Amino acid sequence: MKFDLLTTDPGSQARAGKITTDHGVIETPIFMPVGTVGSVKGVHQRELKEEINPDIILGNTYHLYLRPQTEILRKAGGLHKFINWDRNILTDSGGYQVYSLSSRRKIKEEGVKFKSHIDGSYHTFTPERVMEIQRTIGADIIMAFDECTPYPCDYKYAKRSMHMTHRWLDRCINHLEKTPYLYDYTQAFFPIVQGSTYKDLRQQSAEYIASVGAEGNAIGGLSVGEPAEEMYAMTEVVTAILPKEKPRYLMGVGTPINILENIALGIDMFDCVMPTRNARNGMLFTAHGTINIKNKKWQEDFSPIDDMAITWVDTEYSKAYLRHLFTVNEMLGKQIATIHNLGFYLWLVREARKHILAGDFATWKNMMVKQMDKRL
Ligand code: PRF
Repeated sequence: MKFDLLTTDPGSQARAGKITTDHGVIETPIFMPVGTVGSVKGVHQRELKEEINPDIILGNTYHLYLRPQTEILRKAGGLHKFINWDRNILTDSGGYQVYSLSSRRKIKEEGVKFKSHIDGSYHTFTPERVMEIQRTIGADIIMAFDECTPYPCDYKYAKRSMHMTHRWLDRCINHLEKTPYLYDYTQAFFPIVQGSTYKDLRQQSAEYIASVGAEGNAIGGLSVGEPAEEMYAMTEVVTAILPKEKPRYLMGVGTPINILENIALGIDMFDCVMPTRNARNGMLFTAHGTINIKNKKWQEDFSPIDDMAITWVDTEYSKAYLRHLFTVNEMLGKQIATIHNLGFYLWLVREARKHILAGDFATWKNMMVKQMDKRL
C-alpha cells in the first residue's frame, strides 16, 4: 500500500490524498460503505459500482467468521471473489462487534470469549486468531484486534484497557509476520488508538500506535455516545501525534456533519452504518438537512426526492411515492433510500476533496455544516 498526501487545506488540517493498493486507488478523504456480511445491505453490486462508485467497502471479521465462515471464504478464494467485488475491501477486526453484538463475552488478557448472536455457540477471538481470519478473508486493509471501551468509562478501566489493546497490538504484529498472505495481493495492517475520552490516555495511545510504524493508523473508541465536542477534542489530540504521511481512519463515524468536522481535523477515512441503516428506517440525508420520509408531511409532495440529483433515484421517484413505499413496507423503499443516502455520503466526501484541493475547504465546510443541521 502507498499513500500520497496531495494537499493540506490552508484554513484547517484537512488533507486530500491517494491510497494505492493492489486493488486500485482510493481517493481520500473517503467514506467506506459498510458491507457487514459481504453485502452493502439493499444495493446490487452493479448499482453500488456504477451509481455510488466507492473505491472501497467494509466487511466485518466477526460476522464473516460466523457466517459464511472462514473456511468457505478460503475455498471461494477470498472475500473479493466470493462477493464479486474487484475493488478495495477493509475488514474490521471484530474488536467492536464482539462487545456490541455477542450476547455474552468475557475479556481476558488472552482474548475474548463470546457467545454468537446467531446460535448461542461459544467462540474465542485472540489477536492471533483474528489475524489468521483476516488473512483468510483477504481484505486489502486489515485491522488490529482492540477493545472499544464504552462511554462513559472510568479512567482506571480506560487506562487498563488501552494498555491491553497495546499488548494485543504487539501480538497482532508478531503473528502477522509469521502468517503469509493467502492470495496474490498484499494486505496493509492498521493499528487502533484507544483511550476513551481522556486526553492523556489518547496522547499515550497515539504515541504508541505511531511508534509501530504501520502503513496507516486508526482511531477507535469514539462515536460511542459521547457528545460530538468530546469526539472532536479527542480527534484533535490524536491527529496532532499520528504521522502526517500515513492515512488516518476514524472508525464508525458518523453523521455528515461529524464527517466534515473530522476531515477538518485531519481524518482521511470513515465508515458508518448510518447512511444504510437510517435509510432502512426512512431517514434521508440531504445537503439541506435530514428528511423523515415516513412523515405525513410528504404524503402529497410529488417533488423529486432530492433535486440535487446525485443518484438516479433522486429524480426518478417523488417524496410522496417513497413515503408510500415505506407506509406499505415495500422493500423497494428501503433500496431507494439506501442508494440515495450512500450517493449523498460519497458526494459529500468528494466535494470535500475538491474543496481541499481548491484550498477553500474551511469556508465550504462551515457553510455546509450550517446548512445540513436541519430537519426538513
Ligand atoms: N474498534 C474497532 N472497530 C470499531 C470501533 C473501535 O473502537 C468503533 C468505535 N466507534 C467502530 N468500529 N475495531
